[in-house]
This record gives sequence, structure tokens and C-alpha cells, in this order.
Amino acid sequence: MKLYYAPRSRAARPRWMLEEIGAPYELVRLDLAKGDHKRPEYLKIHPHGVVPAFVDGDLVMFESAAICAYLADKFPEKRLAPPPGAAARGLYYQWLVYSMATAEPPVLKVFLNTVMLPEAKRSAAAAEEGRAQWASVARVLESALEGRSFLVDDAFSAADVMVGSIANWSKVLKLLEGFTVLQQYAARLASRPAFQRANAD
Ligand SMILES: N[C@@H](CCC(=O)N[C@@H](CS)C(=O)NCC(=O)O)C(=O)O
Repeated sequence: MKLYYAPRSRAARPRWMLEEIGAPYELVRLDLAKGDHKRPEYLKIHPHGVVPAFVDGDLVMFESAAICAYLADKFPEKRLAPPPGAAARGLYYQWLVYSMATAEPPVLKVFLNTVMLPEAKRSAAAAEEGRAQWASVARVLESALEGRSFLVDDAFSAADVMVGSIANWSKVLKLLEGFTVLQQYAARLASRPAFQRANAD
């Protein structure tokens, strides 16, 4: 298994999964500042030229959530996903998709408009809109996590890798203030040795 990776990026999610699993893998580091991800060799692996991308034998794939879900199924003995057909599997799919479709966009909006874009291109209104949208996501997550440690069946899963990575990103952007349950969830996940190894650089 080979993971195309850059530090402090969404590639930390499948790296975290790989560290939870403990199977050997190769980390291919791309220097985004040097444009490694836009070179023709890499564009053959990821047509959008972003990280992560993942190779396992003949399989070449991208999208962090899909890679995490694939890895959970490849190593069923690690119990990182409820079994197919179980009711919990439905909720697991729900949170995996929610992470990308609903939770990440507002965090990205705040990040772009407060950190990433050049100052002249930032919009305070867009950042505020992102904060409001995130608050509604945070309330939904807090209600799902009330009285439990993890999202699905109270057992750690790939859904926690996805949602937890977004919760920890939102913490860096100071979006967790006032959301105590989510703060504790983010801290619980960040204290896992596999999370720390995946985010060490
Ligand atoms: N939805 C994709 C997003 C991938 C993505 O946008 N990656 C960013 C880093 S977090 C990237 O490579 N950006 C470099 C660029 O856009 O030039 C995923 O979750 O895998």
C-alpha cells in the first residue's frame, strides 16, 4: 500500500487509518509548495492533482473518505467499521458522507476566508456564513455524541477518523468554543497514538 501524502492536509486522514491498522505502507511525500502534486506523473494517479491518493496493487484511488472506508473493509479484524448489513452500518455511511458533504464545507469556508486566501480575496461575510453553518453542524454532532465516546455503536470507526479530523481542524480555527461535547470528542481522538503518529509532521 502506498499513500501520496503532504503534512497538515486531508492526507492525514488515511494516514491515521493506516496507523490505526498497523499494516506496513509506503508514504510518498509530495511537496505542495514545490508543485509536486501538479507534475504529470502524479496527475496520472490523481487527475485533480490534490492529496491524498492511494495505491494498493492494481487499485489506484483518491478521496480521503473513500480511502478510509476501503481500508476499514480491507482489515475487518481491526473492527474499524460495523459489518455490512448491520443497522450500525447505515449510521456509519451516514457519518462518513456527512463528514464530506455537510461538516467539511463550512470549516473550509472559514479556513479559506481567514487563513488560506490572500487577504485581498478574503470575505468577512463568507467567513461569518461558514461560522454559522458550522455551528449548526456542531449542534448535530454534539447531540449524536452526548453520553458516548464515538459516533457509531460507541465503537471507534473510520467515521470517527473523518469527523474527528474535521473536528480537530475546526478546533485550530477556534470553531469549538462553546461546544464542550465536541471539544472532548476532538481531544479524545487527538490523544490516540495513531492520530499522533499520523500528525507528527
Ligand atoms: N475531497 C478531497 C480533497 C483533497 C484536497 O483538496 N487536498 C488538498 C490538501 S488538504 C490539496 O491537495 N490541495 C492542493 C491544491 O489544491 O493545489 C479529499 O478529501 O481527498
